[in-house]
Amino acid sequence: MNRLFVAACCLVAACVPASGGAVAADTVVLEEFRITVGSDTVTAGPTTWTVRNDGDDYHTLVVEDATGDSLAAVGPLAPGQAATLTVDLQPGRYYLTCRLVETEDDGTVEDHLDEGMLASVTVRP
Ligand SMILES: [Cu+2]
Repeated sequence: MNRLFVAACCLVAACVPASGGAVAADTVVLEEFRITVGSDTVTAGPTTWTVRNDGDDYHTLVVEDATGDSLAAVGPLAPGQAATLTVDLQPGRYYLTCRLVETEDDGTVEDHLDEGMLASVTVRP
C-alpha cells in the first residue's frame, strides 16, 4: 500500500516538475537533475529556505532574478547535506538553479542547469 502511494506520487511529480508534493513549504530539494520547491509562491521580504541535497552528486542552489543576475547562493552541498539560505526578495519572478558544471572522467561535460536543475518562484507583494 505504502509503496503504491509513493509510486503514484513520483508519477505526479514527474508530470508536474517543481510542484513538490511532499516537500515542506520552506524547503528546496536538489537531486539529479531537478529542483523541487516546497512552495513556488512566497511573500515579498526575507525568505529563508532549507536547501537539502537528496541526490548522489554535489549540487548548488543559486537564486537568480529574471535577468539572470545572481542574488544569493549556497553550496556546493555534498549528498545528504543541508543548509539554509536567506534572501530578501521583491515581488516578481525568480529562478532557482544549480550552477555546477562537471567534467566526467571520459571528458563529458555535465552542466546541471542544462540537465534540468531549474525551478521558478513567484514572489507576491
Ligand atoms: Cu546540481
